[in-house]
Amino acid sequence: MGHSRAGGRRSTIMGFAASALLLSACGGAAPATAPPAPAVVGAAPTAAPTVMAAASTEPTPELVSSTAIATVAPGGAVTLEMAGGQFAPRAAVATAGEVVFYLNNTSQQGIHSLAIGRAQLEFRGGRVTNIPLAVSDKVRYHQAATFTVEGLPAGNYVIWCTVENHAAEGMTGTLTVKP
Ligand SMILES: [Cu+2]
Repeated sequence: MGHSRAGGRRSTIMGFAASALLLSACGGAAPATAPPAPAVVGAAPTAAPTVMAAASTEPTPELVSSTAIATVAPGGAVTLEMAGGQFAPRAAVATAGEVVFYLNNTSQQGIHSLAIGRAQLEFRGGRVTNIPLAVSDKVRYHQAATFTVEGLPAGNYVIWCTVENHAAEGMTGTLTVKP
């Protein structure tokens, strides 16, 4: 059961989600006579309870990323305010490589996320159908998180919020990644 460590330290939150999924899958599928699963020790999830893991049914994003709760934007971070059903700025700029976003959800009650994709956004039933290259965990109102994306190539991207129909209602934008 090495899966809980596979993502390494940087993807603790997503690793926790994967572990929970696998553990629940093991529990549901194991016959009654199966030996008990080894206890999970030393790998207690450290995910802050206030950052909610992304839905496990989402396709696996192409780029490695991690989300961690934060209260201050790290130096060099690309800050995105999430409020009023919009990103601010709506046209973000970053430099290729490891990009750290500071997702500051200053809304009164909304929960938001940041997804990054290459193609123009397409919708079906009010939901974006694009598969993101990377997607953050959801960030609650009055909270902030860093969202670190590894190896983001230079280029032009679209960004959107994956929560409910936020993108269809305008929570979208662009991301220009310079070489
Ligand atoms: Cu949103």
